[in-house]
Amino acid sequence: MARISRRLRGRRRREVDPARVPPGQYVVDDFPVLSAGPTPRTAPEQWSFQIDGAVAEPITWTWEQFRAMPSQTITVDIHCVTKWSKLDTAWTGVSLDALLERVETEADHLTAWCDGGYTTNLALEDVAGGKAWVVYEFGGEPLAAEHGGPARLLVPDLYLWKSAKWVRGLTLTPQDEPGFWEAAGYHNHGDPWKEQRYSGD
Ligand SMILES: Nc1nc2c(c(=O)[nH]1)N[C@H]1C(S)=C(S)[C@@H](COP(=O)(O)O)O[C@H]1N2
Ligand SMILES: [Mo]
Repeated sequence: MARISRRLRGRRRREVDPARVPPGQYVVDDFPVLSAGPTPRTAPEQWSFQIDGAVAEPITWTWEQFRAMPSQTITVDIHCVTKWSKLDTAWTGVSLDALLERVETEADHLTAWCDGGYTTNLALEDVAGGKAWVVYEFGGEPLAAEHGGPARLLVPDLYLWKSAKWVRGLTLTPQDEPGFWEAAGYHNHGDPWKEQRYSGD
């Protein structure tokens, strides 16, 4: 008897604290894949990461150099504008603080760019101070290609379209320049707690 009810209970989704779920979102256990195009498959030997644009000197890391950067493992909740949220996702990667520390800039904005051509724009203040990472592991495993492997941006405080998959670089820009979805009518900022889904929200 006890065994049966325990098994049933195990199937049910664990209780979630509603205070952790932004307005209009529901919690999922699976990990949906949302990509605007085909999945690029860049081998680590072909992969590099670059910071350029309005910087005194651009910098490039090879995969090996990037993996030698100090890494962090963080557990965060992620929120997609299509209304699913996933709680307690664990990622490993390099903080944008550690990366941006290596360039000199007076710019306030950046555009993340990717294999496949996707872009998204971010204000420096939204990625500085332990708010963003370039991650290459999910749940302790190498990041799957569908989810952005070899490496993707992770900006958990903003809707997930800002977390660019297959990211290859950051271009610092003096002006804020809308990225792929931002130019197509998504909100420029994308704070899930303010339901900044579409421009005008
Ligand atoms: N390069 C790239 N990054 C991307 C996208 C994309 O189409 N291309 N989709 C974005 C959107 S809209 C979402 S919701 C998340 C989805 O990430 P997932 O497929 O790992 O769930 O990736 C974001 N990053
Ligand atoms: Mo999305």
